[in-house]
Amino acid sequence: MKNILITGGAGFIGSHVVRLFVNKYPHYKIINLDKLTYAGNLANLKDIENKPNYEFVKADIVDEDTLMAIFDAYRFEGVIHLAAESHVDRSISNPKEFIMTNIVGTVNLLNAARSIWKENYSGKRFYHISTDEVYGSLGDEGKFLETTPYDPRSPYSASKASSDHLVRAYNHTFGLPVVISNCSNNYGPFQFPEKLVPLCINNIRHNRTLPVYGEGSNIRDWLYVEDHAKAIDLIFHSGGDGETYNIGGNNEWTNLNLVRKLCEIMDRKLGREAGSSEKLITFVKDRAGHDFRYAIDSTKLQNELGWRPEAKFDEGFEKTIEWYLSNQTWLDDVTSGNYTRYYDGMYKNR
Ligand code: NAD
Ligand code: TDX
Repeated sequence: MKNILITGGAGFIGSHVVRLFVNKYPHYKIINLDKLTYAGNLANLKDIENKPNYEFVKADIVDEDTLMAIFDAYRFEGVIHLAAESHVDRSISNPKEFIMTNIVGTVNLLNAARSIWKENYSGKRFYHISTDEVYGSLGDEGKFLETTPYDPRSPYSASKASSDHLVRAYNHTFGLPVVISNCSNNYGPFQFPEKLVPLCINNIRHNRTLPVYGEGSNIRDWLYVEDHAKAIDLIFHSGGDGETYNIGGNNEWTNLNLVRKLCEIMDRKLGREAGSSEKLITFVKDRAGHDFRYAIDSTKLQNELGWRPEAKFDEGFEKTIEWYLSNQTWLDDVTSGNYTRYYDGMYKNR
């Protein structure tokens, strides 16, 4: 059995990647390494936690010695690195955490991989998962290509850009076999309700206001999370050494229109009068340095590796809302902090 490390597997996207790999590749042993920050939740993986080819290891990628010991013990042949501090607003209030996890943590992983592979790189791969935000902000026209110069503008995107540069530098300088992908905004089940879509679903449920930053005119390109996970599978197995692939949904929405669509679906599903959720929309102070528009050109991934987003937006979005409404205990637990208290107790003496 090949040991494959997935970092950040208890988070939103990571849990979908872990589930896909555990179910699809019984000959891989998937080791999910996660610190279980506020965003990491093992309840996201309940359905696969007892599979024989899955193991969870609680660790912090900033802790270099522990990481080295884990790499020594498991001798991973592949690394898929998703662990990160991922919320832009938190990076504005506390940038340092982002520097530590996203930059120092990534360097620690690169060093650990180098140290066990010892330049015997055959069959090895270090896959770094990144974001479209590293390219900066677009005006009304154009899309991000793999060749678009980096122009990160928030502490989050600057930390991700920095980690991307380091991953490429380890490929160029040390020959480490790496691949990188940069993806647009994901939506789907298990996303922590600080991000726009689950936050609004949760607030509508409780009849709370829906905070739309500025005028709601900023634009994001939305992709169903399972389509991202499938792209990661494809790139991990078939991507070229040292290559970068953009992943996107070709599906742009202004924040206001997206929230309005959400309101319309929620009214229908909750049996409320049409238009009642929309009344909860409240325009609030804009995010500092708020990027205007992201849009991804994923032609390279489509032409070279044959990837296509499978989920139609209407269906994926409706399915996502349905999931949150059918899993209200999950939402209640993560918003009440029950699960962090539970893990604090569970791992106190380890
Ligand atoms: P998330 O915040 O939901 O999950 C992050 C996970 O990383 C959590 O399980 C957390 O416990 C873990 N983690 C954080 N710090 C850690 C540390 N120091 N050591 C070990 N584990 C740690 O994030 P997400 O939205 O699932 O994003 C996953 C990755 O995909 C990130 O690298 C992010 O930059 C990237 N990405 C996200 C999106 C998106 O729309 N969410 C889009 C493009 C790229
Ligand atoms: O309450 C809100 N009101 C609002 O108007 C929140 C939380 C967000 N917004 C706006 C800001 C953005 O323009 O909605 C848009 C989406 O915001 P987020 O869900 O915070 O995502 P974003 O900042 O676009 O970043 C996301 O996509 C790229 C992920 O969080 C990143 O991890 C990923 O790299």
